[in-house]
Amino acid sequence: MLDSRRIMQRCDALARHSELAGGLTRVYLSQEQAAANRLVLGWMREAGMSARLDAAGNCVGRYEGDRPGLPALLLGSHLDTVRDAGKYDGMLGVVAAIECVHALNANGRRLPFAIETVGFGDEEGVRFNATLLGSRAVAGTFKPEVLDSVDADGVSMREAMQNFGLDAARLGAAARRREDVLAYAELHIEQGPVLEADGLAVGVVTAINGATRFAVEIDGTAGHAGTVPMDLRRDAFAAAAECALAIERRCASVPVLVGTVGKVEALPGAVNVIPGKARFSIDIRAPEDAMRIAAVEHLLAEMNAICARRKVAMQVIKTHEGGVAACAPWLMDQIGAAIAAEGIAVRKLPSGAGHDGMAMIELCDIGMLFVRCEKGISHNPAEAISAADAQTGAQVLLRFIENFQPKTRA
Ligand code: HGY
Ligand code: MN
Ligand code: MN
Repeated sequence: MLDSRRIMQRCDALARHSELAGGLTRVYLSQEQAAANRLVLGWMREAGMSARLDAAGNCVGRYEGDRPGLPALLLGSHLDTVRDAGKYDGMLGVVAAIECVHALNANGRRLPFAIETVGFGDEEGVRFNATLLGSRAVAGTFKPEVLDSVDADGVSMREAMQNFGLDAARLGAAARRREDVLAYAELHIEQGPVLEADGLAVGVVTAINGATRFAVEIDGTAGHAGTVPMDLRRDAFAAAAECALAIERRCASVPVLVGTVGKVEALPGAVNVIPGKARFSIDIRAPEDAMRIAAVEHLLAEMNAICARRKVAMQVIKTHEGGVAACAPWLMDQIGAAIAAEGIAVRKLPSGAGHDGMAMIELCDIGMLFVRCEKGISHNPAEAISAADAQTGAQVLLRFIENFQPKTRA
């Protein structure tokens, strides 16, 4: 009853709602997201669910259990994307969850718990320099100060919510009560090479790596590119570049530690002007919090030394910090059992990528099912999966749902 063709077609349909001509970029509270939400809410209703937009702009579908009002197993992922993204990161998890409910409904199956499918509005944190905004609202951990964050056009999140038809003052209404939620389980592409290397279509996630993100601004002195001798310059971008290389060097020294400078600006941005200002992002991740924290401390000290030697000023703002989010063993066991029942070896692996589970873990236990993606490529338009793997992933998810045993509450 699961239709992988429909899963693939729906990921294609969502990919058409993009602000980027010829590619896929869909950010939080955008018109592209409104269009994607309309599609997803329609698919949720077609699958037999009641469907609504919550106070944070997340799509929420509900499929009642064998009697109304039961606590729910939450399934889902995010509908926003990075810039120039692939079309499966996030969207596959939302579409696959809806497909599973569609199959249950087609068979008239009602379970001893409700199911809710969620399409989170912002996981990537591209627009407002703050991440997991949709799932934080659902988990009740949204930080109100984020409402004053502004995007590249100077639009605050508060204004963007208003333009989207949402009232920032009501955002708290998106928060769910613990007693209404049994667990959160997410199907997501692996975004790495492990499953493909092992010849496996699916795997069980053990934990989501912790991450720390910074926004850095360096102020030097703008000057004439032709007249200022090299030893008299206070070149902000050259200082930023030396910091970036220090980050790369420190993270390359520990196999499982990763560091990225992904967003860079040199200002004023003219070929014949020495950059007086430089802005860049930092993203540091590790499977152990102590390892990440030590690397952050080391790098902040080294960056300060670089800037002091170059006589430039540096401002560092922490924009995100999340510790390792461990998947609950009881959910890992049930996801593993569903994989084994499909005749597939059970491979457990950590997630280097961040996911909504990092926020949802504040509300309930979390579990994740990974689906192989080609060459492990992601955050790239070349991101790809096979229809066969989409089918296998959905089959495992459906089996997990049908055999789901809620954890007995202490
Ligand atoms: O950054 C991440 O790992 C996720 O894609 N937001
Ligand atoms: Mn992503
Ligand atoms: Mn994702």
